[in-house]
Amino acid sequence: MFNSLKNFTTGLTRTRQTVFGRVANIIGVSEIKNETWDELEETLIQGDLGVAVTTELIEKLKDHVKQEGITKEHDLKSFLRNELINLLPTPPALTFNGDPAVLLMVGVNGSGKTTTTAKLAKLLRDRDGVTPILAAADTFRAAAIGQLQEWGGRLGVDVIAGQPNGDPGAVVYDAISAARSRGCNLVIVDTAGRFHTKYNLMEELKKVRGVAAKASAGAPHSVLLVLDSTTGQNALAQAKAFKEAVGVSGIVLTKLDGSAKGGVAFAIQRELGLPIQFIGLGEKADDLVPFDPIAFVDGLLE
Ligand SMILES: Nc1nc2c(ncn2[C@@H]2O[C@H](COP(=O)(O)OP(=O)(O)OP(=O)(O)O)[C@@H](O)[C@H]2O)c(=O)[nH]1
Ligand SMILES: [Mg+2]
Repeated sequence: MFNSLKNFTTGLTRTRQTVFGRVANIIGVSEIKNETWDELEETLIQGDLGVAVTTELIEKLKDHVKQEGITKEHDLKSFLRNELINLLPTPPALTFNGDPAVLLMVGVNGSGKTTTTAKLAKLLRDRDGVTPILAAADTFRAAAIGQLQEWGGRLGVDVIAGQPNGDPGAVVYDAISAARSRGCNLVIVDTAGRFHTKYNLMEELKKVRGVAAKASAGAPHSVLLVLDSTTGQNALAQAKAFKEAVGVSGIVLTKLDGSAKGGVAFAIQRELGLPIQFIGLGEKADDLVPFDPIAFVDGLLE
């Protein structure tokens, strides 16, 4: 818990400094005027929390002030802290019941799918004793296969790959078979993220999903959508598209370490009702952290 808090505090520095530090200053005044609320609203919108979350938060804070009278800074801040925590559910634990379990990683190009696939394999192996195998189902680029193989070599995790431009479904099928014969209980599938005229990403993903479903009962057991937090509100549009096309069970929010747009976590939860499962706080193997609403909000408010 201490470690996770430390990670969140360090990883959320930019969002804290540019957005939530200002929020704390705004509500820290001894007298709350109309302009205070306007300023707060503007800051939360700029912080990518989205209109719905912002409006709701402001209403709750106003009600609180009305009922309690002028509140001291720490009162209002702790009230806000609680409200923010309540907006973010604790994610359900991933389960690995399946023969084998299949976890599909999806998202647009550059969001961090391949890196997160590798980090997640390490985290689940080291923490939960899962025996993962990786499927290089982004066959669209030769470099993508190489990138995953390099990670696998570094971490000591098997990678199943096919030929560049080969059928991603075939790779998934092979990976599921390999998992069975090697006694691995989880296949993590790295997929392509490119939108291309000759290549319909969503259709390909549906095919991959279908192959997984035929090869292992109940698969895919999880579909994690990888979103680059630096894209802010764009991440929301992406999430809607993936959710409709392939179904999504949870979110991985990456690059929070370099992003001032961590507030998008609240908008994602609110707009899509999808739990944030993990957050990416850097490029190294250990820089993936299970999402913890309290540590997240404390990392924002400090
Ligand atoms: N700072 C930081 N960088 C990250 C994080 N996650 C991924 N990256 C970097 O983002 C870049 C893209 O990551 P990839 O994992 O290759 O992304 P991808 O979604 O697989 O991209 P495509 O294969 O092109 O679709 C790489 O340079 C990663 O190191 C993170 O949490 N923090
Ligand atoms: Mg990739």
